Amino acid sequence: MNYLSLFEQMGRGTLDPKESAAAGITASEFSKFDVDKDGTLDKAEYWALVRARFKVADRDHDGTVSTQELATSEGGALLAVLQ
Ligand SMILES: [Ca+2]
Ligand SMILES: [Ca+2]
Repeated sequence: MNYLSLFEQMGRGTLDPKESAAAGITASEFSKFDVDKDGTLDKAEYWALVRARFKVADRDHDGTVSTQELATSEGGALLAVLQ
């Protein structure tokens, strides 16, 4: 799945669990970020998840994710929801 195809699906407004799994979102993450528990991730819920992964990947907390930070497993997890 690439960045564009994920957003084509988001054009519909939501991601269901199957689409989320394809984007590397685990079942426990899905239920954590599905705040309204409607069984889908809407754009706000999805971006909350992306921001959470960004924060974890930004190990030195400088507000950016460097090439070195992207090379970590946390960086890989961030890329997984953006590709
Ligand atoms: Ca939801
Ligand atoms: Ca950083």
